Amino acid sequence: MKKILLLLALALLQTVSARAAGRQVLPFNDGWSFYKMSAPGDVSDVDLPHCYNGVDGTRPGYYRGEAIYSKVFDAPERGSGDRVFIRFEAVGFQAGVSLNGVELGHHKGGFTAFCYELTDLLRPEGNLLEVKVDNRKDMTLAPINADFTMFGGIYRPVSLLVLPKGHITPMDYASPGVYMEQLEASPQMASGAVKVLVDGFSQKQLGKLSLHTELTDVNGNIVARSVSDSKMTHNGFTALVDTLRVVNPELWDGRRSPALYTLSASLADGDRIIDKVTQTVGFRTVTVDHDKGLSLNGRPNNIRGVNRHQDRPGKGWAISEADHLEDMELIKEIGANGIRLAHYPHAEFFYDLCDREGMLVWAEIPFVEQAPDTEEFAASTKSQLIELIRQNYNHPSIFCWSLFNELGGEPVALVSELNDIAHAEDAGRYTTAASNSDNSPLNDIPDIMAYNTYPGWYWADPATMQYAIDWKYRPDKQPLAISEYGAGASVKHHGILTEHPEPGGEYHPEEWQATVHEINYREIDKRDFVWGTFVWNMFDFASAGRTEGDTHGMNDKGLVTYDRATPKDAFYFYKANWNDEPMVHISGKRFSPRREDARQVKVYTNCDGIYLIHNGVRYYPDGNPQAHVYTWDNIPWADGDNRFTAHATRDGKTIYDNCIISYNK
Ligand code: GCB
Repeated sequence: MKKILLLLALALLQTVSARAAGRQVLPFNDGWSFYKMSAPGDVSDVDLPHCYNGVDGTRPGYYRGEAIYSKVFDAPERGSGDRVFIRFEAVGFQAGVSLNGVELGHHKGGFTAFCYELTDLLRPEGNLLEVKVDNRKDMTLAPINADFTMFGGIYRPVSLLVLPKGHITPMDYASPGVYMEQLEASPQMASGAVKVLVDGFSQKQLGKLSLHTELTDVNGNIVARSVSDSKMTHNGFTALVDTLRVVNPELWDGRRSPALYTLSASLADGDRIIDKVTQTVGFRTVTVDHDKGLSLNGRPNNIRGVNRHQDRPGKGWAISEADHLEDMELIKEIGANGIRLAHYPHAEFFYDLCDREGMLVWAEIPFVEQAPDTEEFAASTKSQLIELIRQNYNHPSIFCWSLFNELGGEPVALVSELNDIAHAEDAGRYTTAASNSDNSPLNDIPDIMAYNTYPGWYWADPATMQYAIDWKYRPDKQPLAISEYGAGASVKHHGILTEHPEPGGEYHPEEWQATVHEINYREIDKRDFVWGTFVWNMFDFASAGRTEGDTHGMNDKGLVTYDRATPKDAFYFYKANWNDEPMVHISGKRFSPRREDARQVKVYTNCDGIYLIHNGVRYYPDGNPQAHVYTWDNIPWADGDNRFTAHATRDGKTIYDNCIISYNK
C-alpha cells in the first residue's frame, strides 16, 4: 500500500511539474483501428508503433498501398486557452491526417517527424482522428528505388502535446523548438548560442517575455545559467536568444567519455514560467583532415564503424526501445566508435542512445539511387533534409549530414542546393555523401566524401580494396572515407573459396564473408588518411526484391543475422580488432563436417600467447597474425570429431574458446 501511495504521489508530482512547466506530452499510441485499402472489411485493433509489412516485407509482392488508421478519443484535460498538437515521429511514407472529417495536412517523407495543431477542431468527447498512410512508389518522393523494403505504417510513436497559448513551438518542421549552436568547445571553455522559437504571444506579451536557460551536468549540478530577453527572427518565428558558457567543461569525447549536459530553456513572464523544453547537449569538436583523418577534440579518432538498417523480422520498422538497445549493445560489443544510420533518419531514441554511448553518427536523408528532375521531387527532398537537421540539431553524436547515396544521373543542381541548405541550417557540421562512382561531378560537392565499394563481393578479389581506395584518393579534393564494403553470408552455408561466389546466387558461405572483411579491412586500416570506415551492414535486412542467399527477400551482408540471434564469424573479426575487452574466437565453428581442402583453422583474438590444443596436442600459430587473425594450416585432422581449444592470454589471465568440428577425408 505504502508503495502504491508513493507511486501515486510520484505520478502526481510528475503531472504537477509537467503542468507547472506549461506543457504535457501525452503518448497517443494505444487503441487504434487499422485496415488496408485492399481489404476494407478487415479491420483490426492495433497499438502503435505499427507496421503493415512486418510479415510480408521480405516478399517481392509485399503490400505497397494505402491503409487507414483511426482513433476515437476525448480531448485531453487542459487549462483554458491551452492548445493541442499531434506529433507523429514517422509514418512510412506519406500521411494524410484529418480530425473530425477536416484535413489537417499531408506529410511526405517516411522517416521524419511532423506535427499538426488540433485545437480548433477538438470536441470534448468522441473525436475521430484518421490517418491515410501510403507506402506506394511515388516519383515525387525519395527514395524511389533502393535496396531495402519500403515498410508502411505509423511505425514510430505518436504523442499529443498540450501547450499553453503562448509556447515554445513544435511547428518548426517538428523540431523541439530549441536549438543550441556550439560556439566553442575546449577543455577550458565551452559555449553555445541558444535559440528558442516561440509562438502564440501578442506583441505586448512578447515584450515582457524572457528566456531562462540552464545547463546541468550528469550529477544535476548547474554549470551555467542565464536570463535574457534578446529576440531575433529565426526560421520565420520569433526566437529568444542567449549564450551559455561553461568553464572547464567535460567534453563529449566519443566512446572514451561521452559527457552530456541537460539544457533547459524556460519562457518566463516575470517570475512565472510559461513553458519549458529540455534537450540533451554536449560540447565537442570534430575535424576531418585530408591526411590525418578525423579528430575528435583534437585527438585522432578515425571512425571504425558500421552501417545500420532499422528493420526486424515480424516487426518491420515498428521496433521497440528494447530492440534499439539490443542493436546498440551488439554494436558496442564489436567495439565500433561510429555508426552510419543508413539510408534515412532513424528513431529519436536511437540518436539519443548514440549521444549517451559516445558513437559518432553519420546522419542521412533517403536520397538514394534515383533523382527525377522535377520541382516536386526537389521540394520534398529539400524538406526531408531540413526536417532531419532541425529535428536532430542538438545531438552531439551527429557530426555530418549526408546528402545522397549512390545516385544515378548527375543532379548537380539539386545536390548543390542540398549542400547549401545543410550549411545554412547548420554551419557547425560537415556535409558528406556516399558515392559509388569515381568520376561523378557530384563527388565534388560535399565537404568530406565517402565511397561505397565491394571488392571481393561484386567484383575482383578482396585485396583490390587497396586500389579501390588509392584510386579514389584525390589529394586536391575532399578527405575520403569508406562508407560501405562487405559481403553476403549465410550461417547455414559453408566452404573455403578462393574467389567470390555468385553474389546473386543462393550459396553465400559464411567463411567467404569473413575472408573479405579480413582482407578489405587490413587495406583500409593501413591508410590513416581514411577518416572513417563503415561495414555494410551490422545486421541482415529486408530487401524484398533480392532472390539470393539462404532466404529470399533479404540482404545478408550483416555481421549479425536478421533476428540478432547469431553473430557471424566476421563479427568476431571486428571484435578482435576494435574492442578492448580480451576475447578469443575460433572462426568456422559452424563449418562441420569438413573435407581435405578445408583444414585451415583460424582464430581471432586481441590477446597474446595464443596456441591451439587439437585433440590434446598443442600447436602454435603459423607465423605472425594479420589484423588479429591467427592461422594453422598443418593440423593433422583426425577422421570424425576434432576437438579444438584456443588459448589466449592477457595480463596473466588466460581465456579460451572451444569447438568440435568433424572431418571426413
Ligand atoms: C550499396 C547500397 C546499399 C546496398 C548495398 C548492397 O552500395 O548503397 O543500399 O544495400 O550496396 O548490399 O549491395
